Amino acid sequence: MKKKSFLKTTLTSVIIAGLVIFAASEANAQVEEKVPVQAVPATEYSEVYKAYLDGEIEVTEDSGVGIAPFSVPGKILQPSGALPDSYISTATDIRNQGSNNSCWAFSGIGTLEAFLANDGKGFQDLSEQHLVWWATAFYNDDNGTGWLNRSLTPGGYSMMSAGYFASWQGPKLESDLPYQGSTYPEGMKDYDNVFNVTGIQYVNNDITSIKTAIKNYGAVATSYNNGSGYSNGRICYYSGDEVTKFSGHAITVIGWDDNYSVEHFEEGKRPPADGAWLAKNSWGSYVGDNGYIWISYYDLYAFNTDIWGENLAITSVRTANPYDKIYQNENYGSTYYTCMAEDNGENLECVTFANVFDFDEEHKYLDSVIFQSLNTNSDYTAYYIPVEDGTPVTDKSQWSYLGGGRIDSAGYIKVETKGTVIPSGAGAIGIEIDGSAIHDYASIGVDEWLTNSRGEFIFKPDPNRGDSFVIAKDSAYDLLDVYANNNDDIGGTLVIKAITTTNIIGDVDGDGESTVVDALMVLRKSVNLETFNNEQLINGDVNYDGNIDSEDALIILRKSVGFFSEY
Ligand SMILES: [Ca+2]
Ligand SMILES: [Ca+2]
Ligand SMILES: [Ca+2]
Repeated sequence: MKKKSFLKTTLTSVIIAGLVIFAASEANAQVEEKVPVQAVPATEYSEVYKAYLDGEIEVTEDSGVGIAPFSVPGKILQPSGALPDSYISTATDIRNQGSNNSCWAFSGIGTLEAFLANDGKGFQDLSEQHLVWWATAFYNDDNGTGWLNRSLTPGGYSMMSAGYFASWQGPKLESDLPYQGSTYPEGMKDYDNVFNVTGIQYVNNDITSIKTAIKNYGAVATSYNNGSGYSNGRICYYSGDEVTKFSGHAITVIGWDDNYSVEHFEEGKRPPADGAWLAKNSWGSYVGDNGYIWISYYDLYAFNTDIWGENLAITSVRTANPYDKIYQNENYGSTYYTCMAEDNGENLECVTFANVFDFDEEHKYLDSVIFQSLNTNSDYTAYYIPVEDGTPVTDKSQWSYLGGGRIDSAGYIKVETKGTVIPSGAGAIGIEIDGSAIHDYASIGVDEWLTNSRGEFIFKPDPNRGDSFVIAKDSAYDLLDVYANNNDDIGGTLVIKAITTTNIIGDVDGDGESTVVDALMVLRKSVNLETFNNEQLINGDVNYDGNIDSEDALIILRKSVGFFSEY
């Protein structure tokens, strides 16, 4: 198998417009049609990853985190008020990964646990073991797709955690699937999720953005180069020199101190000025500063999105409940990015990416649409698109607008569509991305194959015809045809997901929203001043305990003022 970087280089020199495919429908069989869709060179492997693939830089065997394939710049965040000189967010206890390379899983789970603690959802202990197991070949029962590591103690990437959360593959409870390290407990497929993540933001690596994300969301998952630089008693870390050997270690950053003194570092090994991040480590509480470490603001590798890929913050989570259903055509989230543009002869215009789903009758409310994109500052529009003979209709007058705006953050973007009723049966969710405002191409996340420096697959998708389409110039092209025209016979699946529900939880007056009015009705019901029908009894029980009482009213009130991201 040739290296992807070679393939990408080839692609960049080929304009796909003009390649020939055959129209799919019977009537048009054998009619040649030009594909006006260009695969464009907007996503390439990062310079560091190319150097790694070329053997120019080394990654130590027992690294917990590998060099990420892509440089993934995140959102530049501005705080709503002045940021304090020092801050420590609410976080769960220090965990211990043991002698396994699973720091990336502890980093991801720790970031989710910190978010939950800051989102009024308590101090949770979630299963790192389930995430590690999911990210290996064991999860797929040896069918040769997915993350293909055969070891149960593999290193990983932050994109694995992001994909696991965004695809609702977890989290599970630690008490159900406890951490064992190099073995795993029985019943990895037997437990339900306890929470479902609905928003993930990639955070830019400037100090203000990171601080703001910690303040808003409790924590940021990132990595530093543990194999270089200097640690003083494994308490404070600083690496100011460029190295060619990497030993990535992932952590959960939960605070900072602008005045953390350079005096903590030994003379001759000091950063240029005060200031350090406080990170939750996963080496037990007896290592470091009671299990925490300090990393200098001036460390060259911490938060470096050119090396480790995305710095993750979780931005919204809902309590798992019997009313939700996620529609998706892949279970891994984004491992790659596909870029397309419609060639109208003069300009490259926006295209619409669409996933076809078979919606059931019961989950009729579309709560939200989630897609993954790096096109910060591009405009997007989400549509419901009718499907005929398995293909999304291209006549835009038949599309239904679901929502839109500006992509203000690279990551998994949530489009709120609460209350929208969708027809049962085949239907597509389309995301039109217009990069013209930033003179860029439309890019969207896709689960696509990746190889390591030996050219072996580390991730292999399992795409199906009829799942993903690119709509351009009044034609809909199966994504696998577009790939085939790019000499890629494996392909991938678009990362567009639809969250549907049987009920609009928190809405008892039936206006599609959960507001103070609903809280008041729930309060009146709790003292028998109101009578609820069956639907209202479900919708008003926002803590899912089977009763309607003042606790539910309080939760609705708190949600209305932003205390919770979701129920
Ligand atoms: Ca745990
Ligand atoms: Ca309402
Ligand atoms: Ca209740």
